[in-house]
Amino acid sequence: MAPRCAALPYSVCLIRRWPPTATLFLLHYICHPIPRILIGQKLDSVGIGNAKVGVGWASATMLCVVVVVAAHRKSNYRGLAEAKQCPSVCCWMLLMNTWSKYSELPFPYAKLREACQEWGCFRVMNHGVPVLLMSEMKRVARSLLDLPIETKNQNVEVTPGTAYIALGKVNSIYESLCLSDLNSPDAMQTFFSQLDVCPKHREVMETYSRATLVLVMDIANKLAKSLGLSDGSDLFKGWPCNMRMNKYSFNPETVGSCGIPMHTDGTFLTLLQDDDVVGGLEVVDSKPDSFVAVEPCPNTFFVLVGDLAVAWSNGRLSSAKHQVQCIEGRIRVSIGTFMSTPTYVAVEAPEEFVDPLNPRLYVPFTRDDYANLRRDKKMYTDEALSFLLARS
Ligand SMILES: O=C(O)CCC(=O)C(=O)O
Repeated sequence: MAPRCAALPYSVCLIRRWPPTATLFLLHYICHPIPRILIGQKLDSVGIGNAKVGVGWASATMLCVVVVVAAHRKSNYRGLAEAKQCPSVCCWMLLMNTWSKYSELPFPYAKLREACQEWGCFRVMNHGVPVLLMSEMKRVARSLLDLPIETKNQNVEVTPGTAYIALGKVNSIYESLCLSDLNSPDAMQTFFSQLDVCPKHREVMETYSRATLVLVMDIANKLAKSLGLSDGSDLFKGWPCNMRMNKYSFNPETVGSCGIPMHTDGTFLTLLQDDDVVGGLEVVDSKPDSFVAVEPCPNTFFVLVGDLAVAWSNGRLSSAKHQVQCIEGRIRVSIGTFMSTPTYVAVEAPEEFVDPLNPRLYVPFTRDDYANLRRDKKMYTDEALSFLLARS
């Protein structure tokens, strides 16, 4: 019996529902008579006409605009930098420091660590990936996924697990195209020719890949730093990332059925652009057997810790069990950037994570060993890691 979901809103959504423009309009109506009277009296007393009064009123309104927008941004930042968490909401909302105005403010490393230890997931905003690029990429993904099945079948495996997943393989709703390595111009060209991608769409994909690579590396480095690794920069340089474009052909008849079954990601870190309108993503709550809805939150990414990061961190991090359910009869599209460990490099915890109180938990293994293990055991959650425990 599938566990049921407790749908809860994010605290940050409350902030979003009260945008600066709304505050401005309210302020405008409240303050409207005040500047007119004050400025009007002052100017009239020195004999200046009504036209100047209008200019004065406009300047006062502009001043209000500046003050309110600044205050609003500051309060948003404060709320998010503290990474507030609603009671029983599954994830933190973290603000990356890529927005130059705030770059001098401290990054909430402790909250990042807590989110990744406790939940294995969080949302990130102010991430530096342009909003327009995100929506263009979503349009490109949708148009590729709408290609005829014969064309999509050309998206064959380049490295293990990077082929098109056709409708019917997992279930009759889910399909997924894969770009095998965002770091490799050759892999990119292979994908473009497999699907005969047009020049405009190639450009969008290349730009999006570059931007998400920078972001996922930045998050990985910050995560390493949050765990006490000295520098935290360039630790993951060259680690491969693939991109999956997922389409869920939801319709009114599929409401209540599963889009993708519960799993953890068998990779290191996932940067997910989930559908900004159609929900359905759910993560497992700390209470066993209960799911929490991950509400869509436009212009943000949802980040998930994968099983390889659990082993690499010597058990300090948790990977998030998640699934997608059909909750409304509309097509859902998501784009995942999956960072993995290099093919021939064993996943091993750095010395800093190992001491007499925290002995090495897992034997060294490669990402392909782990992918094969999950497939052979038909285990698609972190429980597969139990087969790789080191004997003490
Ligand atoms: O579509 C989503 O939101 C989640 C996709 C997912 O879980 C996956 O690709 O592993």
